Amino acid sequence: MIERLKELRGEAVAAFDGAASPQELEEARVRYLGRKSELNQASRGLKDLPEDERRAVGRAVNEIKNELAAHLTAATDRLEAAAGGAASSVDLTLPGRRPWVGGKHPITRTLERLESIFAGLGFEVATGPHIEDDFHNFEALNIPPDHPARDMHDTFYIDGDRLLRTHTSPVQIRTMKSRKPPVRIIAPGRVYRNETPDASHGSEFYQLEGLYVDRGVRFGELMGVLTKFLGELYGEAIAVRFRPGFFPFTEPSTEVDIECRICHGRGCPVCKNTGWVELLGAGMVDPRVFEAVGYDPDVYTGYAFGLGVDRIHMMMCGVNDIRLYHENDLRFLRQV
Ligand code: 2U9
Repeated sequence: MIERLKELRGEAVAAFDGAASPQELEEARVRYLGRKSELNQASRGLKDLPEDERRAVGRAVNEIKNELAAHLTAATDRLEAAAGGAASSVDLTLPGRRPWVGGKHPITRTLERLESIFAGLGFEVATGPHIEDDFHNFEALNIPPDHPARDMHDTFYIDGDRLLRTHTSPVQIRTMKSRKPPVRIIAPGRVYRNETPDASHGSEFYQLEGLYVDRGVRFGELMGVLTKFLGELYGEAIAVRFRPGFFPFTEPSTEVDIECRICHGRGCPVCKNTGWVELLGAGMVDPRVFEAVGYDPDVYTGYAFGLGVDRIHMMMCGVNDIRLYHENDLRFLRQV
């Protein structure tokens, strides 16, 4: 029995080592290692052998199987290498897979564009903390203690006095407290509101606010600067409309609209058939705000404005859900 196994081993090694093609090798594998091979049958017949013979034959069968498996692997490698390696199964004529190159978030790009336009108009960028106190976020901005914005349900409070800023206006308050006029700044950044999110409201979004304070600053200058800004953003031909509005921190106040870029004023769902889309709020800084920061309202006047950065990008690209900007889904981010 052992003799026959040794003979088989010799034949199989010769067949594996000498196989000249994958087909020949496969035939040899089936003959010497397959289910119906003599080696396999010897394995299965072990149980009928007497005890001492079983042990010797079993050991020989295992050794030979291991040895043949090694020769089979070596023969497979040898034949693959001869055929040009495993790479030979790669179709070199297929177009390549383009690696993804990272890019800036659409809000970052929008912020950079807005900052660059305002830099050209003489504004510098100011920043401040996201965790604010009641004075800088509300009181100094002439928002009275019974105003609904101060409700626990409208603002994220950290404790009685500390909260997540609901607008970037506290940045302008801090800047005015630390400097004398003239002050010409924009305050871009993330703000927080305790909203139930829907397509047009998120609990976090981005604002850009602007402030210019000096002697003799007038409403006409506000209109001129914002018209120029909107012309840079949307093209000089864009129609701009100023409507009366109300904000606690400005008086008088205005809402600023542009003609609807979808229907050019004819009326469509985006502009709710008005032909106009609201983009900014603005006004002359309320004298009480100047008093809160220690500026003399009889000497200085100023204008301020604010816009939603997410909203500007939504308008530009026809995005209909503000939540998409904060979900980090690359399928969305790659499109806009
Ligand atoms: C100071 C004084 C005045 C900033 C202003 C608005 C009007 C305004 C909204 C636009 C869309 C907020 O993002 S939004 O929801 N903002 O309408 N913001 S005037 O006025 C200031 C700011 C700071 C010291």
